[in-house]
Amino acid sequence: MTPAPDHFTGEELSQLGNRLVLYRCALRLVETQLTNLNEFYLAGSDPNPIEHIKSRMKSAESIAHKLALRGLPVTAESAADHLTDIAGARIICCYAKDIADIATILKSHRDLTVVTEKDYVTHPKPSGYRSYHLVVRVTPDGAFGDRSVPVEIQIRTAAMDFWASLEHRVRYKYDGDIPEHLSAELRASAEKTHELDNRLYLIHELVDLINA
Ligand code: 0O2
Repeated sequence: MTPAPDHFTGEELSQLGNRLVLYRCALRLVETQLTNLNEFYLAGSDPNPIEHIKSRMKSAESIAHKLALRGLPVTAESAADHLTDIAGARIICCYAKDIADIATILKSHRDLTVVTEKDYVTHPKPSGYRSYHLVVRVTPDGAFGDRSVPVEIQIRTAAMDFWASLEHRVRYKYDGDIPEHLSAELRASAEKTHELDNRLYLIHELVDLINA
């Protein structure tokens, strides 16, 4: 039997291209809401909890890879049916405590309908990964009618982000199959990163108390 393709055929790639327009528009709306949130914090008298905001569209190659890895057909329809992180935004904040506050604000936003919420900050993944994931459905409206698409918003500290980028690179290099000694090292670093986040927050609180 011929194995299922692990890449998009020409026709499917063109179908995917058509579908991605809606995702790009939805992501732009989310970016605007996150920029507005940043503006709100900047205008206040307290320090801004947002370090920076990033966003990205998943490449066709990466979409195909994820579908193939899950044993799903590599088609535009399958991507739309099964993947919720084709469009993604990431908020990097200063302290772990800020994550829940930002998530609460986003969850109350009337333009963002929360579909799933995953708290890998208090419940890290076995890899050691920590981050807060919100999948929201967004309706770009206008010419698109009432069609909506998911956008994944990840909220994490700078330390968590640094760790995740490194782990992602290692995972990519070993094609997902990281040798045990490296996984153990990464898990240990994740714990150290968590400890660092806690210690930095403690210093921040102490300085606040001294200045009060
Ligand atoms: P890229 O290049 O970042 O887009 P699920 O397990 O599916 O129920 P989850 O974890 O929310 O729920 O979804 P998924 O699809 O496993 O992960 C979504 C994204 O979260 C990933 O996208 C990563 O960005 C990040 N992520 C999740 N787990 C880990 C991890 O163990 N290590 C790192 N470094 N990142 C993780 P992609 O598609 O992997 O990659």
